Amino acid sequence: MPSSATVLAPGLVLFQSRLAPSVQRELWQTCRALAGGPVPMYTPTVRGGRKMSVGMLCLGKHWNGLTYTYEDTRSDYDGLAVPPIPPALASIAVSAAADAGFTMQPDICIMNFYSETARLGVHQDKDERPETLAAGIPIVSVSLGDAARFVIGGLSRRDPTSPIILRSGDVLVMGGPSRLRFHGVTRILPGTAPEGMGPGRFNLTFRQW
Ligand code: MD6
Ligand code: FE
Repeated sequence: MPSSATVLAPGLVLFQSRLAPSVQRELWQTCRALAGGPVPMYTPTVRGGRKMSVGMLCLGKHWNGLTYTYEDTRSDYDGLAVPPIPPALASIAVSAAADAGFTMQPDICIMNFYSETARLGVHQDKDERPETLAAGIPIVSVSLGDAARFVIGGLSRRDPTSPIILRSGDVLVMGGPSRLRFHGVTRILPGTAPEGMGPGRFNLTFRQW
């Protein structure tokens, strides 16, 4: 494993500053272009009727916030077909997963955009196939722009959480026995984006269905 890898717990590996600044800026522009493209980023309304505070754009497959299932068209929003994952993006996830000791074939990428006031409630990612979850195939998360305070707990919602700061260029791998840990984003740290990015934060999570 590269020396910049920190094993936070079995299966939970943080690669700080894994992406070079030029790569981060390029990815930031890719995210902006996708967000404003023909299948635009939108604000999901979830089960229960509440709107999320993050903007979302799913690639590969669409996460339906009303049914908590994946689909090929955005049936809960505008019915548009989901854009593919650009191969250059998927390879970032495959390589980070490999360096953390995992094999994965990402077929879903969820792009979230956080303004300075956006949050993501504590959740478990368990809408992928039962086989994927049982095998501990990881989710790989890429952070760009402003830093975020990310909290990571255990397998029960009641378990205590620990904060970590996710900065631009960091890649977090969550797999194996950590695949179903509860986690969330409690705040964005305004003004922390490196030159050429921000304001705000993009987070890309790569998943295998
Ligand atoms: C975020 N990330 O960092 C939200 N999920 O904005 C996640 O919800 C997440 O970072 C699964 C695995 C890694 C993650
Ligand atoms: Fe998550």
